[in-house]
Amino acid sequence: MSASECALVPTFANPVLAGSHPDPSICRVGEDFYLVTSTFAYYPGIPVLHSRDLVNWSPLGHVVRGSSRLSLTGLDVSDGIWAPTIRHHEGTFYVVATLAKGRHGSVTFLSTAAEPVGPWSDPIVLDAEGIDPSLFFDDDGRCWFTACRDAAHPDVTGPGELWMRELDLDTLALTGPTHVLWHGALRGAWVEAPHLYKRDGRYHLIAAEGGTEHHHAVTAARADAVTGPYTTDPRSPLLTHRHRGAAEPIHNVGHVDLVDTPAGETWAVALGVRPTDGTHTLGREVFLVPVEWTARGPVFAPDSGRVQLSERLPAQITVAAAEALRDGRVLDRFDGTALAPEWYSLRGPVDGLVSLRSGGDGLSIRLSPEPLTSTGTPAFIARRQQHLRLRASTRIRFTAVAQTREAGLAVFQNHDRHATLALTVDASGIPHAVLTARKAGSDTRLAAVAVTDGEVVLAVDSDESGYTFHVEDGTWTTLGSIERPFFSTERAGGFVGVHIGLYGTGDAEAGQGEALIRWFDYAPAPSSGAGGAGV
Ligand code: 6LW
Repeated sequence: MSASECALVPTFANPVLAGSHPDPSICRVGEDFYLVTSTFAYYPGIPVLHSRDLVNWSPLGHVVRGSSRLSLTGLDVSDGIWAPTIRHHEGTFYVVATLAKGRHGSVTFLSTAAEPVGPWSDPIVLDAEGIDPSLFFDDDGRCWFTACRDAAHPDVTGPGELWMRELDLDTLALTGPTHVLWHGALRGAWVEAPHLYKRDGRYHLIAAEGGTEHHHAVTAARADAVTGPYTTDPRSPLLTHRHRGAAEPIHNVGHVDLVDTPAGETWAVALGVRPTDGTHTLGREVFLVPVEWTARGPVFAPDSGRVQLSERLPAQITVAAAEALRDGRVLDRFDGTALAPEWYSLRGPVDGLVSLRSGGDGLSIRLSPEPLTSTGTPAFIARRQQHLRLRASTRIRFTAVAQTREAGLAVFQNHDRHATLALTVDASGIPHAVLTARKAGSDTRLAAVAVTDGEVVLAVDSDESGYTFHVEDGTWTTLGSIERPFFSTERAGGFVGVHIGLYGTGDAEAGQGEALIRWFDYAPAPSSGAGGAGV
């Protein structure tokens, strides 16, 4: 193609879902696409997002809204709900996922719904071990459940194995024998994230290997019968950036799910990260990759062989303006009837602690003794950081009556690694804004400034180098900066990206002391993060 022809190809910007949205799974019903991602210990669990063009996604609701079977209390933020799969069959939506504890699968469950917006059924626990469950509906109406687990004979086969049982659609229980399908294509690597597809009478098992970090890769096997035997696709890995250098903007690519469009194309949603100088803070994001089916199986990104920041639009799709949630500023005045769907709490609902005030008069945060350093449910709501460059700010009124009480803004990686810009008082009872970095059980007080006892604005600017915190009570004061890698997944470990939010903690009983939040402004700065669709 000549340069002038290239210029006319309409494109969109990857990722299509920026910020912490790992392990994407996708299905289509008619003209509508639905996508789910992992939420770990964030609550509510498993967002369901909708799109008509695969590029712009809007949240519809959540699959998991509290269940004693799926308690998140006590879990590290990177445990919890992992790797859901969404499928639709004869008028019913199915989501299967795993509750992980200690980085291992603990409870595998299934929820169903007539509409993707819900209500979703209470989770039905499946008799399944391992992680990364998936469902495949065959042409004959039978449904097959696949997942990965530790291999029975790791010395012989490698560490992981993909296995299958039938799902009885009447009883919603696994039934019949277990079939061990495949141990992966890459020697010594753990195989996970299986999804099964049928094409021209053959069954294609697509998986991930190499772990979710630098060696992440998409591999495949195929069979003539659904239960196997499966033989490795010798082209594996079919998609990876493990061989790319430091200048590559997208790394850790893998964990794909495929969907066919009404125009007859196939696209994959894939997980990937965008590091800056070797570390990433936004978490694992969703990238859209074209797929071509050939006699040899699926070819990912047939033209380039890799996931690209700018990719051609799916056929017959014209994307108008990118939606606000994708790229834009979100100024939340908390004047609706419910919290906007981008807000999450940790490990459970915060109904008694964080509430919209009547008359559209902002948000109340009642102080809780549960600190952000706990593995419980603090008085805290947060949203994903989706843009590297941004300003997040809030207008807040809080009068602390003791040094042990505070409310403010938090930049949160996990319970052991976060920063707070808090309103509190000093030993003399004088109101102060205090910047604290918390790491591995110890707090470092970085700066403090006296503020007037009234409404103030707390703000954090994020960019490639770090997070810089400011307070405004008539005049702006900059308290200090924390280097960006402090919040990165590479330093923190785990599976989640940074969330930014509002919190209130105190030594008193829950509800003693209250912060009033007038607004929270999430404002991406120019040339940051995901761009809009363009031509
Ligand atoms: C997910 C699995 C994985 O279930 O991380 O490393 C888990 N790979 O596929 C959590 O995202």
